[in-house]
Amino acid sequence: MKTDTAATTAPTIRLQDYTPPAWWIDTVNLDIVIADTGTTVTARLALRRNADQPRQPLVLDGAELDTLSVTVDGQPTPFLATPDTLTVEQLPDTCTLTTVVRIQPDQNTCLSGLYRSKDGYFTQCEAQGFRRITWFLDRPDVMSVYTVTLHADKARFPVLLANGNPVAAGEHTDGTHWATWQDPFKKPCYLFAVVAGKLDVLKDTFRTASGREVQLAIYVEPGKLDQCPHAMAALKKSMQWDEERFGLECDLDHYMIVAVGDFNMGAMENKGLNIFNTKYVLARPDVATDVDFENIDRVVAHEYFHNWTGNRVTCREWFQLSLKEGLTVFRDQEFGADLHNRQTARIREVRTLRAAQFPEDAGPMAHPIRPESYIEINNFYTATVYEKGAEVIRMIQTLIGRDAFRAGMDEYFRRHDGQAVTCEDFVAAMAAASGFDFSQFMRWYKQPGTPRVTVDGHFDAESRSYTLTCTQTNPKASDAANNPAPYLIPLRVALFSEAGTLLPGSERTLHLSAHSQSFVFDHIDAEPIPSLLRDFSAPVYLDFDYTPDQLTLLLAHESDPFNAWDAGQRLATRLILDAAEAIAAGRAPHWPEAFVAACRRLLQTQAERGSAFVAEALTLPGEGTLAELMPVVDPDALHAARNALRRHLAEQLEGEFAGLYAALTVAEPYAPSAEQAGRRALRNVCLAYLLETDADAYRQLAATQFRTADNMTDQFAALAALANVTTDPCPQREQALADFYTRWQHEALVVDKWLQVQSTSRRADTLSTVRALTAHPAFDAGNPNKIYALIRAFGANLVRFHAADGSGYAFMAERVLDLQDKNPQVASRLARSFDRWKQFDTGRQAHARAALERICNHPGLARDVLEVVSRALG
Ligand code: B3K
Ligand code: ZN
Repeated sequence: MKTDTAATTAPTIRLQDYTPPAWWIDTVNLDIVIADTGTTVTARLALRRNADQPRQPLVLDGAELDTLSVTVDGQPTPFLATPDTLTVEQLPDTCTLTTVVRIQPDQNTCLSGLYRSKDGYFTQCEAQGFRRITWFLDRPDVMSVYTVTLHADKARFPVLLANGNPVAAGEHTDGTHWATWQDPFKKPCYLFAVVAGKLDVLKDTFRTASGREVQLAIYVEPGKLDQCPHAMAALKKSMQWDEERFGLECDLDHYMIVAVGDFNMGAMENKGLNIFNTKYVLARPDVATDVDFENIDRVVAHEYFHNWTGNRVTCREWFQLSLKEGLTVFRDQEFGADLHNRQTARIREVRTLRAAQFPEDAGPMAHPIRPESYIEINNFYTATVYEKGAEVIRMIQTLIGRDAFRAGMDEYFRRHDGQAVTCEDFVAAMAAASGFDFSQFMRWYKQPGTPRVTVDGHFDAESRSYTLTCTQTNPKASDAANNPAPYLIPLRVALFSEAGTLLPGSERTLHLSAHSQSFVFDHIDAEPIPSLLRDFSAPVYLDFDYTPDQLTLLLAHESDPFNAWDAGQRLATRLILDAAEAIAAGRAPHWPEAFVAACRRLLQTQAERGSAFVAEALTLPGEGTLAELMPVVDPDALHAARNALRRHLAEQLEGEFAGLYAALTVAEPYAPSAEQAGRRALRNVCLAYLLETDADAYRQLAATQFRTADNMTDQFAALAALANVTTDPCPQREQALADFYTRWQHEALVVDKWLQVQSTSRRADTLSTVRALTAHPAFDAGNPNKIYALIRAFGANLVRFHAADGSGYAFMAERVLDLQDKNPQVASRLARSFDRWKQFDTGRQAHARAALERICNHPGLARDVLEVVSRALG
């Protein structure tokens, strides 16, 4: 496949250059004929000059289109076509432009536009895939009403779908058939979708609060219908939840989800015709884990919620991406918390944020949640735009309260339904509904970087007062030196007594708005222990000089589960970082008894605190998150330190782990409920700790669990524990890996798990295993899920990817170069593995630089990858 090369077509696009379109396209009529020789697309566009803009020729976007004809109101017209533009100079103010193009979806390996996957044709148009289907104004502020007719061979492609409602269908005499769909809603072209294939369907209906009946359908490859009911239930629950929480009803007659195995990301919210990665649709207890079930709930909800936040109200241009993504992630997080377990949902959100977004915000790809420039927009579907974007929305709700937030949402739809708008428009609706002044808050949209809040506590016995002095710094603020730019940071706090009781009246949300600010608590009789940033009320690093005893007390007594968990993480972080330093200096690490005792108490209080919480609390911070806290990362010492602490806990608490492992058996039939999932999670945490003792008996226990488990959660947890065994030989490990593949080789998503469990292994031979797996029949170098499972997951394996000899870097460079012209989006995601290379020692840096330069110097490098590697090198 040919892609745009960086040198010729990689301009920087800037928010400040936005101008409204010179033309509107009111209606679009598409006729798409799918044939073996290629697909022919006839587009009839009803054009109308935008009278508010200076007169300009029509310049349409396109990519890899073979133009067969261009006519205006039925007459051939002069036009100028370049590879990516079609210009028509002389046009009446309203007219119909008809183009006929030929495209080659069978050769489309980048999975953007119309492409073939196995036995069907699918589309992905966000952000700029529609231009790969036909000439168009490919920008979200041009909204049109679509009528689409699809033609394809009837026997091979019996299902023909497009957005909206089916209005007519028929057969031709040559064995092909056709179907016409009409979407009554105006939409930007990124929400366009068609599907042609041989698919099974699960149907259902949903009656909305106002009594409309919506036809629901989930389409999957033949033979997978028994893996659809969970996604269908998730869809119905999402529809109901959005009515209850936000008063938002489904506006469609037909809501379809189509699952496809080759898909660059998770799913896509095309109007009425969502297209999903199979990973977020297919589930059955024996092939999907509890986490998979929960992710399906969240992703199905996310795409459904986009129907309002994204589709009814869309983005003016792509810089506003967080307008729909941050808000929709916040909505799916809230849905997930209501449906599953609010405590652990929040903990996991923050774990993800710290593991993915904080490093991004500290690295070469750092950008505000609303970026101000890009070379390739697909590079900005990031943890920052999505996850930090959701935190920003959550802060708005924290600042004005839940009721005002709901009123703000109502106001947003009242003002902007049917429009393409900006983040300012959203915040203005929130301001109007609440009376809150968001002018300083807007900095969260404009500045990159994770702010650091340092807090000091001072108790004054005489005045019986306690003062918290909070100081904020923003390491990435571009104007930090001369024009300090503090954020408005909502800081939820509470004070605790030495006995662990919450001081009445001490729960407050502080509004930190200056660089340094003091907050006084009165009627305090003794030095309290502050619990800061409860429920993670802002996406910041928070420093307070806690003693280990204070953290232990918060872990045991803080009623805010997030902060209880975070106290434990702080304790563990300090121990691991100190141990890494010791190990690097050739000293033995020191593990205080108090930490072991705190973990023992967690295990003993499992019944009261909940298994899910205890499982999270006993999971040490990840290596990537810890690495962010080291001035120069020593991945070997860090890895050794973290594992040594795990082993120490396993040895000290062996009896408790073994006891709980036995006690937590789930006797009832499998259900992906929060309660059962919590028990399984903790039981599997216990199992993984037991294997740290290196006793063969526990490897045997894992092997038995692997063999006898009736669900994928337990089977996979046993496999993962065994895959990490570094003692050789380990027959249980070999056996489990072999059996797992033999049993599941025909379930693509389970094969992904098998690949990933090997690429994320701590074993020293992981890179050679990964290399060997790239030639295994289980791997498919054209399938994004396989690439993510094997290659990208390896890039996140801190100790193995960052091997001192540079072998991990060289391997990744090879894979990026191998993929970059076939699928630049996925290649670019792989290239992000290098983001934090400057955090490492000079030896590793030299290897990383060589790998990056090798990528960067590749002739004709895709601009997606070029943007990432040149920022990394820059
Ligand atoms: N909006 C899509 C993402 C499209 C990514 C394009 N590179 C999925 C989502 O966020 O719901
Ligand atoms: Zn989204």
